[in-house]
Amino acid sequence: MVEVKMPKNIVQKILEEHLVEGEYGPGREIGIHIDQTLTQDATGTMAYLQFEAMGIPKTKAELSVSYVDHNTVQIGFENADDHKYLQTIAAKYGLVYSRAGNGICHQVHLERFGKPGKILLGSDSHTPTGGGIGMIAIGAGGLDVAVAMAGGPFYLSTPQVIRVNLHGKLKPWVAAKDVVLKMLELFTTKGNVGCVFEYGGEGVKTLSVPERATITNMGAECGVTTSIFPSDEITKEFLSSQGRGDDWIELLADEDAEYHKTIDINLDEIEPLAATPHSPGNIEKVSNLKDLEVDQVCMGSCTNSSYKDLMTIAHILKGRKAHPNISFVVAPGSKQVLENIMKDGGFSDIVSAGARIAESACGFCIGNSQSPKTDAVSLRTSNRNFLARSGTKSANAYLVSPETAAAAVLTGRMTDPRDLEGMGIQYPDIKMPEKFYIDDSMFIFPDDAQGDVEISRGPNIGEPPASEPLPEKIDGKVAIKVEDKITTDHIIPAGSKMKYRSNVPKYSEFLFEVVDPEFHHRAIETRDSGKHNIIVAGLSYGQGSSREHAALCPMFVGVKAVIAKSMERIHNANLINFGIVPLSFKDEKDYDGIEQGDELEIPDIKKIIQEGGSLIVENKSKGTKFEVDYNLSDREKQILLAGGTLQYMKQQGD
Ligand code: MIC
Ligand code: SF4
Repeated sequence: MVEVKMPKNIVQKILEEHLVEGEYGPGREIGIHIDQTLTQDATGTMAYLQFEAMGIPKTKAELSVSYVDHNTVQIGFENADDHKYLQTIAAKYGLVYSRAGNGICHQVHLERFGKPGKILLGSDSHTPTGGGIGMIAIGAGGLDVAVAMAGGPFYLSTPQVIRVNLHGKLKPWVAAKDVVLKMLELFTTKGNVGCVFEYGGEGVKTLSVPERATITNMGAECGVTTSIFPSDEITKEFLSSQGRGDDWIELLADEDAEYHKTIDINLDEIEPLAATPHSPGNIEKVSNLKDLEVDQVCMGSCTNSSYKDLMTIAHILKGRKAHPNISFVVAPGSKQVLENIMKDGGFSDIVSAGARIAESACGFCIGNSQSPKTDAVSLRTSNRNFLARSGTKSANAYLVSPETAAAAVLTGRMTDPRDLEGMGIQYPDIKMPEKFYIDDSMFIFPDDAQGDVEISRGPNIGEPPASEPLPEKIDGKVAIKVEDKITTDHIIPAGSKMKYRSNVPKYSEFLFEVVDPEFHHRAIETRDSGKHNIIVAGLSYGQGSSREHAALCPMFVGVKAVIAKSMERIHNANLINFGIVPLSFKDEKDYDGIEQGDELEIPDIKKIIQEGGSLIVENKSKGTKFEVDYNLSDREKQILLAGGTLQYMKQQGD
């Protein structure tokens, strides 16, 4: 008998090879083996505190890297305490430690560790950057990453794979950033949960790996599980330039592979684009924003801080000066990028144009430095422009390509970079180096670690609070009612507050600060009166970051359920991990009949989650009832009944 081989797309090939539980099929929950994990310091401390609680002697992943890139400002002892904790954890549990100064996790991982065909799980929502090198790279909460390090599978529903066919070639002055902004225009920031973008078509070979990584990085803003490019000759060249040619394998979709949907994008039709305040999904042509006066330009972040990005701006700025009204900051994505642009002369062009050079770290992107002035217009090459994320609530942040950012540095206003030719500036067609200058000395590899390591715990490192098993009924109050597209930056801000990540009671004081500063006080009062808190939300609740503190801190203040019109993937998983029940309105109109402060009861919730049946919410303040959906796998039900993943794992071990 002749065996008929079903043609497969790239996503299916990799996922099936890593399948350890369930059956591959759209919508079905599968458990996959994780090859590599990454954490960054802002999510890492909590992830490792949870990993310690699991009692596993060494990471079971092929490679686990602990990066320090978010909290590097070090005002006060807190950041430095966290760094030391992470360094000692890495030595004890067999992780690679990437010291502060080595660069942003996603950029560094792409350079030094990403491998086509592998699966990477990272406690940061921009982990899909790794898709640029042909790997499945997924963002998750820290606890899920800790579970993967303990050898457990990662669970997700089999994705719906959307094929994005790229045709042609980008015109001069149009960049990879504009491609992903185009994707955001087409797909928006909501409604893409459970999908993956798989890129293909002849246009793919016109894009270098860092350009591909810019595109997969910001797929996160569409809410897809991840995005991936094939692994081809361009990938091979990139890996060779990193001295890692042996890590290359070819990985292409089979001809006739099936997709949930296919879309076509002509690269030559794309124009310079910008995401306008306050969402990465508000897309406008740069030419329509012409002449908007700009106060600040920030170059960097895990989206656009590669060698090519910075050499591009260096060429544009060479021999020219920043406009006097512009505060111009450049944060190279990694020490490797910094050293290579220094060697190739780009660094001095950038400095002499008037850039303020920031550390190779997240910095301005997360609002813990370089906050703009009141009411500022800030042009950023990063990926998120949520309200107040820059650290200045009244500022308006626009997300643009490095080319568009550099044009504004020179003119002081939003400028279509194509107009630079009229100023006598030639398009800089930067080629990738054949060999990068490489120095791995800012990594501490586990083999270098000495003997029995004592974990360093400063006063900023607190135990994660324990959650309670699911009660018979939820009897509570609507602690807050929020609109559509509430991001994790709204739920719990980062920026200057991020240094309290290892101190949950303190960090919780800033819950919903941007939306309603009274929230914390109100929630604590309800919790201490013995009632539950309930959050009511609109569409796409929990967009953005992977920070599990957006679930952990609500749990700490007594939130037991979130009822939303719809919810984003990582946040949904984080709520379950911390024993908070994610519910959705059966009829979205019921959202309108609820007010903050209403007393809600969900009778028999425990029994219904255990045995099935309709879940009815009684609004005791309004005398109404409405039905909610709970879309939970059997595993998720068990976790919720136990009160969260750690409790569930303990029960399994008993
Ligand atoms: C972000 O870009 O919002 C962050 C800060 O990198 C987060 C992680 C965090 O909150 O620690 C993310 O994207 O997951
Ligand atoms: Fe860091 Fe910004 Fe990237 Fe988040 S989006 S990892 S804060 S550079």
